[in-house]
Amino acid sequence: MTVPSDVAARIRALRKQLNEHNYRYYVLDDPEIPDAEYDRLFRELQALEEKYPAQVTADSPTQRVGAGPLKIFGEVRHAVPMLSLGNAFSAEEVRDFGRRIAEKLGLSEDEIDFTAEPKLDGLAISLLYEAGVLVRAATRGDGITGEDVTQNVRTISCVPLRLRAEAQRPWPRVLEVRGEVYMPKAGFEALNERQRRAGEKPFANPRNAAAGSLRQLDPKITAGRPLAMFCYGIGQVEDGQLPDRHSAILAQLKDWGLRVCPQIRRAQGIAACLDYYRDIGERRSQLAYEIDGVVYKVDRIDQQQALGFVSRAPRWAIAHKFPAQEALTRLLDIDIQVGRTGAITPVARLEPVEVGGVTVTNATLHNQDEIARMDLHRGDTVVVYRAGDVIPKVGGVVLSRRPPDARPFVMPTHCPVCDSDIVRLEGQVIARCSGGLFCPAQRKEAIKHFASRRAMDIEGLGEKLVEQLVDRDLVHDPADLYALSVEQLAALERVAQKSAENLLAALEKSKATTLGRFLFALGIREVGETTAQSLAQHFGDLPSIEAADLDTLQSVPDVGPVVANSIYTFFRQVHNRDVIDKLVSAGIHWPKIAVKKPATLPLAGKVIVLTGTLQGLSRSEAKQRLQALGAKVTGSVSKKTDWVIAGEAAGSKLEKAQGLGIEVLDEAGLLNLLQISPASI
Ligand code: I6G
Repeated sequence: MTVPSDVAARIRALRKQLNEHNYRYYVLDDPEIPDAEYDRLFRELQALEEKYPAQVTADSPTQRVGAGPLKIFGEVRHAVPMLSLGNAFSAEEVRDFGRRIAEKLGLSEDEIDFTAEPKLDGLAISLLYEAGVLVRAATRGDGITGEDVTQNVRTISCVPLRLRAEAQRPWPRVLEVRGEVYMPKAGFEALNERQRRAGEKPFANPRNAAAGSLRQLDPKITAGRPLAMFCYGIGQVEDGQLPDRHSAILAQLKDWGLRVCPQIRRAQGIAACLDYYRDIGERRSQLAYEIDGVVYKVDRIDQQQALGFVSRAPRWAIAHKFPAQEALTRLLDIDIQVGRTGAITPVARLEPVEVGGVTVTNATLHNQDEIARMDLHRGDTVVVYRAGDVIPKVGGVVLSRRPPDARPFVMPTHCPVCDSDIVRLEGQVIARCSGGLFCPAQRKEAIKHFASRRAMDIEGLGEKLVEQLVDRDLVHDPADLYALSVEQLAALERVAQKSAENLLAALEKSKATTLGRFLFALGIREVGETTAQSLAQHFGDLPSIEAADLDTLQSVPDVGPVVANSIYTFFRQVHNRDVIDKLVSAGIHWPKIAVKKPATLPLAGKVIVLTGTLQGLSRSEAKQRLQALGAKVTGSVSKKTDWVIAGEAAGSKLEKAQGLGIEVLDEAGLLNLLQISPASI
């Protein structure tokens, strides 16, 4: 089919626009248009390419997943070997590195300019661009030959398929760029959750997840994995000029559309390098990706050339590693925890051990399959690790240290708390106690959840008290809380007359709530705070939610078939309806909600992050009021955030917002926003 010239021009214009928007989004962290507009342009290009297939080019933004599965990866010989880096494990070793360099260059150590950059915990990749088009991507392999992973790397959205023609300088005809492909922490957690739900083996850490994702023979699988890349250097270069400093080369790569880590700094002398190491070490847990150290490089290329190489590493660079976040300890026992919804979680009890400065005694083992996968026995020596600053995990077992009396773990068939059957439905990974609210463990968790700050906010009703109330048969369901007397409370352990009176007052106060909080407090499976809020906003009253059928429930934002089914089933259980009736009879009430169509709400479509301490209202109150006006209130700052509301002592989120150029409002600004609120809210 011949292509009308205006169509060909439109296709070219769309590609140019999409590439430029990708650059602004991934490289500059400064998107210009909303995601929906990007999607619209993308779909327009897709439709034109479908109609005129001869117009499709390999570097079109639509062609990230073009190829079918491979049988094996081809081999790639690197034109310039991909070397490794020497390591330093202490400040002293870094100072030695500085002294060696200074001596070779005949300079004093504090005269030397370095760059300091985070060392990402991912895998090294080479990207080859010819005439500005990505023609090949390869792993490091043994440094001389690697594997051809072009089809997979093409699926990583932040890797440009074509370099920017709008850049200040033209690119060399042949340009090989090197960097690290990694999986951001949030993507890793989400991927592992997906793996667990699907009954598949989770990845031990983001590095393994990134490597495993990139080594898939089917690029469609890689395309579904949250991978990203930062570029940190160059390899082969033909027919073109590059700047004479490493820091300027990185700036140049950025201008050509390649993503470079924004944490890179210049540092004069080794002392400044060590300052950087301390600073980034403190901020490590707040970074969106795992790093395992810092890399220092001599900045001037002529000095790099004068220094040369030792064995297979440059003499002008070194990786300063963070202390290990891993340790070995003994698995003393495996306990069973019963959650609010009956989920059975095995928990490792460990001989206390220090990991990255924190003493670890417990670690979740997630489920039975995890234990089987690692073949854990009580008495085993296990590897305990902390990824970033998150909860410690058991990473594996040292089989060679297994004592003869080590005992394998057998999942109990009955709940250790109520003796009901433990059931594991076909295709599900999680086993559950079938006791429901008959099980004291589930009852305790349900009541703790009901009383929690974000639910009914019953001040003073802590864990220990709930346990006593359930153990003494004073409370079977949340409604029983409202029938307690001062005498009953004062008779409990560690409850004085005054605290009993305070608790009754807190129970009384909790009766005035909101429908969203009340729904959340009921502990309906799959219904978190946000869904509860959406339900309240959508239906406006409880009887409409109770009566809603599955289709009606699914018309609520964020409610899919699984959540709808859970809500529907909950309200069809007579005992749940009885508890709700008892709660309402006890005096729990909430203000009426005027149901508005989301698009007519004044803050519809706005994404807001709250941080720091507010004086006039609590954060959760502010959140609810913003949500009631149609805003989406999220926990982390990203390019999609419209406003960050910063109270007192706001920390990293405020910094991130400032870094991304997001508008920051103070408490007065928040109140201003809320003023648009109708008086009924
Ligand atoms: O493996 C590496 C990680 C990070 C590197 C590296 C790096 O710079 C931030 N730089 C070089 C020069 C090499 N490996 C060889």
